Amino acid sequence: MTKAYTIPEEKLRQFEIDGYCILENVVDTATLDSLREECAFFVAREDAKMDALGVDVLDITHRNKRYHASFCIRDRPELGRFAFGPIIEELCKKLVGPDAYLFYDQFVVKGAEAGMKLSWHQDSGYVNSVDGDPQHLPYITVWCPLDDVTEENGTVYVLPKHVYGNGEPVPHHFDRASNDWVGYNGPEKGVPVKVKAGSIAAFSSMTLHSSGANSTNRLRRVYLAQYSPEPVLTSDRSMLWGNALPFLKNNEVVVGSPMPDLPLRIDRLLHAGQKLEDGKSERG
Ligand SMILES: O=C(O)CCC(=O)C(=O)O
Ligand SMILES: [Fe+2]
Repeated sequence: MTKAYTIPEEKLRQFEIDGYCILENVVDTATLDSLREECAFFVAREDAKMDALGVDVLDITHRNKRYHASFCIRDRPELGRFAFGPIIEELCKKLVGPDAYLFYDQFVVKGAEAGMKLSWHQDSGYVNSVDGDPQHLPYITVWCPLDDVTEENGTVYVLPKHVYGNGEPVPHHFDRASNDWVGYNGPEKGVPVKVKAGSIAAFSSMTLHSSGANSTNRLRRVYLAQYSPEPVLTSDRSMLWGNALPFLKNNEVVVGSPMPDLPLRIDRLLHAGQKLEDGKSERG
């Protein structure tokens, strides 16, 4: 994927007004195929982690039902071909700003038939709820389905920011049954993102979204990557909350530059969603 890409003006306006925009059919098939291969590797990695611990639930991953395999680019820098590619360069320049860091990346897979829903949340809600600096600036999520997505297979639903949240952080509570952090429980259904594989939904970390169950007999796979205008820190500001891989500096691509010289919170934990000081008893 080497071609330059320009986001249409109306999509930028939609992002401004609604807190998200949808770009249809922007990722080429060769890239999609390689992301699907990576996805299988990371689902197996999650199963191996759960096997080693003798569990079927690890953070928000639930065996065969829902996988959230995170920080994949740390293990497979090859993912940078997409995560630091021309489409995302354009998205970051227009939606993040002249400086951008790859903050977080994950494969999200809904199992066939057993695929489990994900509660309404802001991505910033997870950061704020789990050791993150509540002053962090909004960042963007680039959500890229590797399969055609429908309401039947558990696509994502977005709540336009003027419907709820107003682009500001909202409180989240912990749901013990799913391990989800929940930022909305009201009557709004949101807008289902029904697009082909290789489309992109870009949303602000302050935009509420959820996803449905998968009742089809096939996996529903997504690769998502998040980009912040400055490194996102822990609440005590002593560590990087996730990754902070430099992507853009003053609108120039700086992939390969060193990360800020701070310890990584995720190096102190067994898995990404855990609290730093076993905070589980505080949850809920
Ligand atoms: O693909 C999905 O189901 C949504 C994933 C999501 O919103 C998240 O992991 O934060
Ligand atoms: Fe999310």
